[in-house]
Amino acid sequence: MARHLITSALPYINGIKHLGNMVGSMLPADVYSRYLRQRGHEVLYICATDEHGTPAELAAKEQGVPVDEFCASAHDAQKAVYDGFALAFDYFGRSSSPQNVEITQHFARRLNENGFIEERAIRQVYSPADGRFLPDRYVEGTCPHCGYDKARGDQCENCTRVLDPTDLIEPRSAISGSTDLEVRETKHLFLLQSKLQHEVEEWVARHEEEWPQLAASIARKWLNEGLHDRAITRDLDWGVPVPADTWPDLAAEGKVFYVWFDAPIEYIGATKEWADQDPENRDWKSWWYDADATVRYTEFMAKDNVPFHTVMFPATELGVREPWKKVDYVKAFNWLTYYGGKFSTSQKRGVFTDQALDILPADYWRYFLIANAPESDDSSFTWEHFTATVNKDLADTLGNFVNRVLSFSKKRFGEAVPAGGEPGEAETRLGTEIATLLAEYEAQMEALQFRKAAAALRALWSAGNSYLEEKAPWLEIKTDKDGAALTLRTAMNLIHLYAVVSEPFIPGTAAAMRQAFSLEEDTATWITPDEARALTTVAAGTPFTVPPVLFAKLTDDDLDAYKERFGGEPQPA
Ligand code: B3M
Ligand code: ZN
Repeated sequence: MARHLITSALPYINGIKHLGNMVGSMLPADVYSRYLRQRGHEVLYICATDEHGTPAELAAKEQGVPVDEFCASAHDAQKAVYDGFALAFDYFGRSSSPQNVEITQHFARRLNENGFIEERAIRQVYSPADGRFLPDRYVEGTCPHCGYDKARGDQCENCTRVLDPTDLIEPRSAISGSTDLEVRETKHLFLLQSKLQHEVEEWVARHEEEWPQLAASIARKWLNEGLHDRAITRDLDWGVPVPADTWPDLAAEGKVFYVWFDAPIEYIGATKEWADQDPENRDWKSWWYDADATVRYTEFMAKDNVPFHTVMFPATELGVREPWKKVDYVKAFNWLTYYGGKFSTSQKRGVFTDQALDILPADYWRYFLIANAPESDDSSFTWEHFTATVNKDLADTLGNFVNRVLSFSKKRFGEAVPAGGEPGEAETRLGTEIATLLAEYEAQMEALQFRKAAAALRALWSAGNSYLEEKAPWLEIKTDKDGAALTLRTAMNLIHLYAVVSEPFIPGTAAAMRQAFSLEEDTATWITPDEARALTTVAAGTPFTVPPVLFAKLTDDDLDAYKERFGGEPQPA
């Protein structure tokens, strides 16, 4: 048994996430965590809201509330949605926690002692009216390339060109609108990543072979372009303060660390938040410090986050010169598109996670999203595909099987699993097939190949349907009551097997299926291929109940209503 540390990229605090965010980080991490727990491993699944930076400050301003209040309520709103999706985090923290402040400052001090941080003077826009330096996004003006008059200091939304605030024509403060802006010299901390290039390269070389191609190729690309020194502080009110003991001048000016400096450290910070809630029983350091031999660390993220996790955060960790745990395996995802176009938070296109739960329970989404995860390529969400998948895989293949078997058995044999005769040739064949498919499912899960794992799970469900069609107990019962009882008992054992092994994908439904049987304990403890082969985990005589319909069939009217509400037209990519 191993100790598995699992993290998914920290969702940014401003706004509820869409389905594309969900499938590229938190959901697969949850599926994998659930699977490993069922296999008896010790698992710690950590996530948190990423709360610092300009977007949080601006969103709070827009709502007219202090930024700490904004973050507290936005955190709770996100957490409620993740609970709705049945994401079983061991802890869902906040990057603004005191624990993260402490560890981030510690990292910065150590990097400084080791010669990897330098103070450098840079020229930056200052607004006397606002009494502060303005970070890129706080400066607006006319784009020098296309003439768009609401271009931001980091980028023009109209022509997408990357800008520097000093490029803008007639620049003004996004806070006060003041045009009385000056360029002043100010000091910032720079992380000397160039000095760490060689070490990071060596570290990546030792790991990339094991990583999926997507993660390895992105890491390589960044290393080949060379690691640049980068500013890790900003002039913001909201963030981890630069520690005054080490940099009294910068601290006095109110500088804080750049959000991407403290965000990955929050993986550690959130683990400490978790431990601080029950310090007698939880040891955060054993997961993170000197843990190379005992902990396997897997990270989940979308591809745009890969450089930060494969190159920059490892560089930080290496430069600290303490044995902090570094990632072993990086599971990266491509994009989920909405009808071939982008999901867009700002343009409100696509399906948001809270809306999804308004429409249907979590398991419908969990199954569909993982079965179509953008693993080797982008994949497209369409309502047509979604409703067809729900109807075929969930309602027909799984749900209908469960209901048909249990209702029929109840009608003919009462409310306990019937005994029937000894297994025959069909049962032996079925057992072999189930054992093979289950082994395939396990192998794909171990390999973090989620689409293939979903396909194996679906094949397991289908095997039950084929067996039932072949044996046709509703005919069999007319001539061979014992034979029909055997068929039903075998099918009920399949249901119980499905209830256990479907748990990572559809935990709510899986629990309902397990609870259909009055077993001594409701346990999701794994059933191995060898145990599954015999199809005898539920004994004859076990009482059962018929659960309500597990998955509702979606109608053409439903499909039309979804498309009407969310727009179902192809979008240019
Ligand atoms: N919050 C990126 C994002 O929201 C960022 C991930 C941080 S992981 C340490 O897309
Ligand atoms: Zn422009």
